[in-house]
Order: sequence, then structure tokens, then C-alpha cells
Amino acid sequence: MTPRVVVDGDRLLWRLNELAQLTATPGRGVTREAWSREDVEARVRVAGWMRDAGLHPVVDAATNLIGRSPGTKGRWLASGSHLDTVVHGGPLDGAYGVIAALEVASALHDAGHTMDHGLLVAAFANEEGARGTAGMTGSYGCIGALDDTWLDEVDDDEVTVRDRLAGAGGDPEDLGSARWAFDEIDAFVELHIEQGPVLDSTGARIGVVSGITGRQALDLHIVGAANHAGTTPMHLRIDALAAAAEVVLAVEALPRDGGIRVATCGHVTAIPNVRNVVPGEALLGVEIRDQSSAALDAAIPEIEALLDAIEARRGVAIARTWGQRVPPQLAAPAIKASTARAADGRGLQHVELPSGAGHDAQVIAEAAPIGMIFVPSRVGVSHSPDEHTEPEDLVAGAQVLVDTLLDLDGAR
Ligand code: HGY
Ligand code: MN
Ligand code: MN
Repeated sequence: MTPRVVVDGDRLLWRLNELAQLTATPGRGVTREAWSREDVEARVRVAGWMRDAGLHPVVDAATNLIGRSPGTKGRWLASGSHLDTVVHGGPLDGAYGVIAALEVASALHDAGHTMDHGLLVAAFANEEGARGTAGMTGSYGCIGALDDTWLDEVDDDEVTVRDRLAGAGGDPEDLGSARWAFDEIDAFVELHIEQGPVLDSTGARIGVVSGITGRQALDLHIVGAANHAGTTPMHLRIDALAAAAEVVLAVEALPRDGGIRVATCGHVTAIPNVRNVVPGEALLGVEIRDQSSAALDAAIPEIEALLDAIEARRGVAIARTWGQRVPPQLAAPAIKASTARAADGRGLQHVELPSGAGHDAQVIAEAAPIGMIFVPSRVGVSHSPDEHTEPEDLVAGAQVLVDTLLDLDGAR
């Protein structure tokens, strides 16, 4: 018989609101870039709440915050998400999954219930990669994948990941110690806002995630010729930013031809970025996503060919750095079934759907069975100050997470 363990909705919502105050851009969304003062402050606050919930928090060498409370047997169930955000993001992306996993511990502690499985609560470091490096650093650290290629990467402020880790309480020389003992972990379940329009448009309260999208990053350095904006005739220009504009529109058109699911150029820099200078250089950050690795693979030569054509037409040189590839992953059927049972048990309409966003769960999936649970995002907005989920949905999602973990605890 599954014990009655009920979340404290007021505590959940209060903690979320407390975290939302930790932002570098008050009044303009939540900006908590990885390893920033705000990110470290959030980690400290959550560590204190972990202790209140009977968890034993530690910051590992990859700067993840990990809280554990042992069960009656030597096996574990894990849950969590990330505390870092994009710039001018919302209050829920990541934070909700961390606070809800923490709420599981608090609710178990309140009920005086100890599961057979131990509970591991994780706040992963640098899920977003918003500083311009590969993302999901912390969760890759948990599967033991961080090597020098990760550590030597330099972010948009010319700081290496190695220095970021060392500056935020990590230990780049001892990353092996951050690896989880996956032979003892039976499941990782991440609760997250959907960040898309499906639940909001269907009226379903809970999303049972079928799989998580793959993602391929590409950085471009477009070199033309800086020149005088007043004296240089149009036909003699080699304008790197105009070439970048062609790239942006060509990338945007890729999904329209039935190819890749989505494609975005979200980061652009003009050099020297002065109004009366024809841009000599442009930096462009591109990403493509699809639930299929084959579709991601097929898009690479297609993009190379369109870049070659723009080079030939405009006389620019386009240097290409194919960056992080995060493979798509599927959720474990048994965990999906547990979540569906948990939602049914609370009378919550649920629907199965893929995740268009990437998540730490897809990294952990390389070493353990995973599941993801979504709650609705108002009109599907996220990575924006307008990100919002109704409080009752936030509370319901956390209760479904508790019930899913209790179901998995009894199911093993
Ligand atoms: O970009 C993503 O999909 C995630 O929010 N990092
Ligand atoms: Mn995000
Ligand atoms: Mn997220």
C-alpha cells in the first residue's frame, strides 16, 4: 500500500519565489548564469533547505549540489534539475525540478516515511550553457564524462570552464569523484515545466515525456572586410554581417523543407559593431534539434553546403566549429507507466509527449533509466520573463513526482 505522503504546496511555492529573487536582472526576468554570484547563492539556499528536509547536501567536484537521504536498502531513486538560467529567463525552468525534488524529501520527512530506496536530490551545474560553452556540465560530471575538452572550453567572457568550476567550489582535478554509483541507482525522474504549448492547448495537467530531443551546436566565424561605410561602393563590399543575415535566414528555412525539426541562430556578434564601419567579421551561434540522430546527422552536410554557397556568392570566409552534440533519449517505459498511474491516482488528465527542450535527464539516461514529468507552461512560453505555470499545476506536478517515486520504490 503506497503511504500517504502529501506535498506542502505553500512551502513549494514560497521556496520557488525565494529563488526567483536571486537574479542579476531584477524586474527583467531571472538571470542566474552558471557559477555566477546568484547561482552560488541559490545553491547555498537550497543546501539549507535540504538540511531541513533531512538530506545531507554536498557540493561535488563538478559543482553540482547533491543531497542524499539513505533508504532501508542500498539502492537509490534520484530526482532533480538545474538552478542556472538563461539571461532574462523565467523563474521555473530548472528551479521547479530542484525545488519539487526537495519537496519530495520534505514531504517524506514530514510523514516520517523512509522509502526502501534512498533519495538523491540533484541541482546540476550549468545545464543551460548560457555563457557560450557546452551545457549540462554538471550532469555530464555525474556520468564521468568531463575531460579536458570540456574543461579547456572558453566562454563568451574568455573564461575557461576549468576556472569557472574552481571559482565556484568545484575541483577540476578530481572530477572522477562526482561520478554517481549507477549500479545502485534504479531511476532518475526529472519534473520540469513543458516550455512548449502542448499541455496548455490540450488542457492536460500532466505530461508523461516519451523522449528528449537531440541537439547539435555550431559556431561560425564569418570574415569579410571592414571598410568605410560612406566611401565604399556597395559592389566592392565584403560585408560579414550581411552574409551572417543570409545564414540566419537559410538556417531558419531548414525545417520548412521538411528536414530538421527546429533550427535557430540565437547568438550574434558584429565586429567592430560600429555604425559607420562595414562589418568585417561576424560571430554566429547556431543550433539544430530533432528527436532523431539520423536527422541531425543529415542536416550537417546540408548546412555545410549552404555555407559554401554563401562564401562563394559573397567572397566571405566562414570558419565552422561543430560544437556540442547531445543525443536524443527515450524515457523508460516502466517510469512512464509509474507516472501515468500517479497522475490517474490524483485524477489528473495526462498526455504523452516528446520534449523539444534538452534536459539533464537525457545525460543521466546514458547510465540509468529515466523519466520526465511536465506541467503546463502558459501559452508555451519559456526562456522569457513571461514564463508562467499556474500555482495549482506546480503543486499537482510535485505531488505526481512524489507518487511516482513511491510507486517506483514499491515496484522494485
Ligand atoms: O535549451 C534547452 O533546451 C534547455 O533549456 N537547456
Ligand atoms: Mn532552459
Ligand atoms: Mn531546463
